[in-house]
Amino acid sequence: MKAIIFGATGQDGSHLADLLLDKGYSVIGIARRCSVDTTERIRHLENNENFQLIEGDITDVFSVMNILGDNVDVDEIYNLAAQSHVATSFKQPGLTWDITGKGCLNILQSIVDLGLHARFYQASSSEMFGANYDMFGELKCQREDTKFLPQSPYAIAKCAAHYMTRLFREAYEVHASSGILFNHEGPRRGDTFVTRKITKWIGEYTNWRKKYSEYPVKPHADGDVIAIEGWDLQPDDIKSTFPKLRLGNLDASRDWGYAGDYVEAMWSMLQQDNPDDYVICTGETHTIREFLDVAFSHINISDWSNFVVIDPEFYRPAEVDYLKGDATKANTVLNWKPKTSFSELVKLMVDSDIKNEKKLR
Ligand code: NDP
Ligand code: GDR
Repeated sequence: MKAIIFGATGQDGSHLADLLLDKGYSVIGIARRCSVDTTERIRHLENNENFQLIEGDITDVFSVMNILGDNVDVDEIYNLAAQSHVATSFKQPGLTWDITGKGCLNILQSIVDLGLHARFYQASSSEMFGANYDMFGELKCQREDTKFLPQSPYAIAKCAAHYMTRLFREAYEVHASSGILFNHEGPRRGDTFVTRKITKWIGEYTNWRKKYSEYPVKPHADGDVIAIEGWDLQPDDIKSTFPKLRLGNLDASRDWGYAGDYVEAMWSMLQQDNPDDYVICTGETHTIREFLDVAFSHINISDWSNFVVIDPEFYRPAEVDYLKGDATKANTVLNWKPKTSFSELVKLMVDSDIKNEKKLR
């Protein structure tokens, strides 16, 4: 079996490449040209003879056409490429549209024009639900048929790609499925997303504390830094302060799972006889405050309030307050269930950042 992954250098692309290679696939990863190396997450695949990295950009339809035209025997195509940062999409809405929205069309139209029989996966998002949810008695959640009410340029671009995927499925009979994935994280997560931002900070703080463990610190409510007490009495070369963790809205709720579990669902969707849309989530929701509780208590800090500064710079023009999915359809049709609990996920990420692991999990 042969697969092409657009977005292979990203968090999910790297996990998916691992999964498919384990299953014996030959995998082609697509990476756009950058002035710096962006292949850290797939570096461990460098010498894998079943993995090939090809340069390409999904905003360039010629590039997509050429890649697919050179690989007409491909069995599965995964579109994970995106400008995936919601806050950035407010600052660069046009770019987000071109990559996250139109990029998907470039792939789908190429599949049809080239007459490919490959199955297609689109990385849809719980952000499409935005401000909306359904009530089933006491249960407040989002399902496949919950109405989309997107709250950002990113989410609107994802809705367009989602509808385009459905259209190509119905109009041209492409085996095209969308996974409506809720937030999923792990040590490979980009460090500007809130979970990794927190765990990376904890890793760096812990290592700073270890270095100067003989000196006491007492974080105060005021100020932007955590300071070693009596630092002025210590040798000059000591790094006597550490910047506090700066975050935005801590009250939003997210349904957070582990990325390694979620790529299994992507693969499973393309093994079904019929293409479809599936919500993939844990069914649990937690606020950013709760994430902080678990992450800080893992390094024995029970009250993190003096370690964190609320910085309006990280507020968004519009927020998604509540995400909690219901993956009943994926549970029953795909036989898919998440394996990693919320607290296991948080600890996995904190431990990895403390070790500053180069070997990615
Ligand atoms: P990342 O941001 O980690 O990865 C995105 C990938 O897209 C990177 O490989 C990036 O390349 C690539 N990319 C960006 N622009 C282009 C372009 N013009 N041409 C080709 N490739 C490009 O995202 P994740 O791995 O976290 O997510 C994977 C997909 O799933 C995304 O589409 C995301 O929107 C979606 N999603 C993610 C969720 C999550 O919680 N992680 C939840 C729901 C949906 P580069 O390395 O050069 O930046
Ligand atoms: P999200 O993830 O927007 O849900 O999109 P992110 O981690 O960026 O934000 C989650 C929540 O945390 C709040 N927040 C902060 N966010 C960031 N990035 N940085 C901060 O300092 C900060 N402080 C508070 C946010 O306001 C938000 O409420 C992710 C992406 O992976 C999308 O591509 C994907 O589609 C969705 O998950 C599902």
